[in-house]
Amino acid sequence: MSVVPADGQGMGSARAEHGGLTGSILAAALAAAVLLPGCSSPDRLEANEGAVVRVVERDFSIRLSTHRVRSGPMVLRVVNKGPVAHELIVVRSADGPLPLRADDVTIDEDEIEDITVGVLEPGEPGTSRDLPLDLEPGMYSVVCNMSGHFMGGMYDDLEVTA
Ligand SMILES: [Cu+2]
Repeated sequence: MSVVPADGQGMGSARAEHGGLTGSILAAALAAAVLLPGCSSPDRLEANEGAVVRVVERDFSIRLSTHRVRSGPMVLRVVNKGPVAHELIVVRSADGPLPLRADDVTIDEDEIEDITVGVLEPGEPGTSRDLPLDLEPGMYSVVCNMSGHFMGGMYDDLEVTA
């Protein structure tokens, strides 16, 4: 059997093929580079940038408009329907119940500092405030920790999916 590149033409032809193949790979890579931002990232960003979770606070409850949202940037739009001020704390859920202070009615915020992902200081009744977040997949708790409010029922859950 003869070795393939026995003549000059064979070599030339092999080079040509090689060049053609490289060209194809480049074209494919370029196409992918063009397609990826148009197909993948912006869709994901759009989906999340448009993701507004409405949160209604009352004495004493917190209700989210949805309990499931995709990971990434999002906004919690927090409306306080009063009649007193309420804060909002977003905590990545721990395994057990949130740790309480010695008073047994407020969450120990020092203990949950590592898993706190967002905070809105107390807002007056009738106000609407936005809390921008960028959440990873997981389970989150949304609470108001003003004296007695959490125990009074001011909490809700949010699941963030991949
Ligand atoms: Cu409250």
